[in-house]
Amino acid sequence: MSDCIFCKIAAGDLPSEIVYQDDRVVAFKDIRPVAPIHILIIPRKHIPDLTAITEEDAELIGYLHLVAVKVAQEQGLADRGFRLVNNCKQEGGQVIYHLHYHLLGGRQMRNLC
Ligand code: DGP
Repeated sequence: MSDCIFCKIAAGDLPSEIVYQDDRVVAFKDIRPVAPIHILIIPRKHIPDLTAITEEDAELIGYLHLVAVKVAQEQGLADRGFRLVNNCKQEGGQVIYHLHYHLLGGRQMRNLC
């Protein structure tokens, strides 16, 4: 989508600190980290939010989780543990309407909100 920030990051049209990318998924550092490691993992496909996924996206969403684990391993989080979060729509705290998961780690996680 032409006016989507995360589509632009995935396309390389906006700068970001990319830590992983392939033909389907991109992972880059969050601009406002809330943990020592805070990485956003997105599909290249523009999906506005989690409720917009279809059966067609099932494999992509599963693959995105595999990438999340791979990135967690590369960041040294696999043994320590980490949190993978999706904020969905307004009351879920979603601000950017391109599906993304927050990979958070490097400190003890406590509250959910
Ligand atoms: P959410 O509330 O789940 O929609 O989280 C959006 C996250 O995206 C938020 O933690 C800040 C991050 N973010 C917003 N704009 C940019 C940007 O231009 N670059 C990067 N790297 N992160 C961004």
